[in-house]
Amino acid sequence: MDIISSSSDYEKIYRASIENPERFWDEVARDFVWHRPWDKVLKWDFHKPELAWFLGGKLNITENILDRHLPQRANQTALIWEPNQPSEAPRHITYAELKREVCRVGNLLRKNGIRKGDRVCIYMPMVPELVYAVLGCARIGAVHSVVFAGFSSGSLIDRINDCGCRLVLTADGAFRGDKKIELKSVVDDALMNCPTVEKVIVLERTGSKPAMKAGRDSWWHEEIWDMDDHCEPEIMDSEDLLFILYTSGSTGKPKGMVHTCGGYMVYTNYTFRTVFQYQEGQVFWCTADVGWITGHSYIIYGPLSAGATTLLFEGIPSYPDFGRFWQVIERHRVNLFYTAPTAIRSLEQAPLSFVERHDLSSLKVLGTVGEPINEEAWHWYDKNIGKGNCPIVDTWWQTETGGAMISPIAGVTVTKPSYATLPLPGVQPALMDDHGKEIKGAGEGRLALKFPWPSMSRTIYGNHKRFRETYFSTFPGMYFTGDGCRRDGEGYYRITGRVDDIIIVSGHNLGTAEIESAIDEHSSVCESAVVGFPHDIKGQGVYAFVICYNKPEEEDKLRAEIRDTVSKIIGPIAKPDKIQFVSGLPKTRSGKIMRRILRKVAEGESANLGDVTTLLDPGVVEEIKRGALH
Ligand code: 7RM
Repeated sequence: MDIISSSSDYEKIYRASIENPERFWDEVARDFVWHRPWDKVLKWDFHKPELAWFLGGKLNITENILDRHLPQRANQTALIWEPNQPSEAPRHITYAELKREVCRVGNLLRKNGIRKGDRVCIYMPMVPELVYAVLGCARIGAVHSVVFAGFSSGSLIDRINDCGCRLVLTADGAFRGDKKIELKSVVDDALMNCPTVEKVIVLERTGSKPAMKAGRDSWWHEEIWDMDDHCEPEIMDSEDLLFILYTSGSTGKPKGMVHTCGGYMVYTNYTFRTVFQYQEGQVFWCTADVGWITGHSYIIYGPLSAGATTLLFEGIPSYPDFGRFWQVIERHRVNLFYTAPTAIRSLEQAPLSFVERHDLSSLKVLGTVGEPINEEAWHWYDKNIGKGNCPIVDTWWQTETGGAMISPIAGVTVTKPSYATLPLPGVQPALMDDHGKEIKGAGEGRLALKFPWPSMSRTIYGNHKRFRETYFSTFPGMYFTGDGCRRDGEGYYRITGRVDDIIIVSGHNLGTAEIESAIDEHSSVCESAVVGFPHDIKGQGVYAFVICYNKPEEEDKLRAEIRDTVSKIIGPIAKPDKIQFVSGLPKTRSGKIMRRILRKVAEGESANLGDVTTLLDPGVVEEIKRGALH
């Protein structure tokens, strides 16, 4: 099916996709290689909930990524790998090479007894072999569960045991900036508590020479070298599991979101081509880690199924200096660049000379994902990176949705800073008020989705009840996103933040996101995070952690000004009771503030903060603890 390429196309196609979603997705799905066509496009019931797309269809997603592209693209670069150390040479892997490597991993897994439906845990650095591992699983119908290589052994234990992985693919270590991280020893610690794991295959990356357990562990290079280049793809049902990816929930236990083969393939491919307006031959770079859904969908599955060249970056934005992203864009002539607001804000604080010394003229489209982008960062990105010439796509979506849901279409949708703008074809948002009634027209409420789309999660692995309760019970008959959202008079959507981050001060519901954006209006403030803390009189008080552009000279004067600003914008009720100035916030690598940690600090319980290993910079936690106000 032709991709939308003008705003009149968008209106026409969006309307058609809503009037008859089945016909719309039926047509999109025809562009792929299927071993058997589907009998029925969609079966759904949001009350049970039950969800299935392309019922009866048979396929293998790697044939759609590899085999079908080989006649035209055998020698085209599929994967560009940019290593952590700029001194190490980048690697270019063609589609023909990628197919060979994926097949070899598929054969290696089969040789180790892995069969269709078995779960394989992948705990690896951002190296090409990680991509081979993911697609090698898909080739033979094994279910991959990628665990971000920054997680601790405790997190790894939970994730391995929850889905009963039989095999772990890992590496001796990982390079991250100027640090070397031991991965294998984390795996060793975890496996003392993981009875289902029989085999561990270890890639050599850092040369750290970890201990190898006889009978269980083997080296990747020793196992792979004599594997055959050909690996018969396992023929999968549309609804067979493709992968499980864990995401944190409001209770401690992570949720294993389940994605299936057919719908996920169709949706990630379609949204990649539509949102970024991908053109033949372009180089696409998504800076996320493959350990997150963004990396699954928009480093691997979307771009590669579209025959694009996708860039995999092992490093971090600040190493060896704050110009690294811009240097990589110049070096590989990146056309489409997709990153997170948190990365933009941190790079914005570095001198502009880090940007100016690089040629960014290859860029055509910029994207953001992961959290709301503030207007200021949006304008900085537009002016200094896009040079006013690149549309910015602010893509709203979730691990659960599999692909972008509300997003501009590059160059087609008129953008508005801090707005994710309009729903993509097939997406039917609804704004819900506090009484569970749908808001029509402009307004603000909680964001739900009224109709299924092909890549929505089918369940939480092993816990369908939790799936129903988390997503389908708040607004019966709808999927509840957990996000707050505003819709303006033109029908544009602006995501305002998680609604589970609500604090109640003297009986007033206050969204932490709302208070934060008021604080951020003060000209000295760069960023802030707000949490509640127990307050004798008000029930909950407002505790604000604030980063300033420059270290404040007169802290109390600035505190008074910030309170005044909030008072003016929201009202005196929202004035922070406590303001702690900090140099950074505890954030995950995907840019989400770990409010759990801030809440504990605000409650005076900083001794027991739980796992902080998933943070971008665990060091800020110590600083925050030291400066806590009581
Ligand atoms: C893709 C991803 C999902 C949550 C989601 C939102 C927030 C993501 C945006 C955004 C405002 C955006 N998956 N979020 N994208 N908020 N604008 N463009 O991040 O499962 O890790 O997180 O992230 O709160 O519910 S995720």
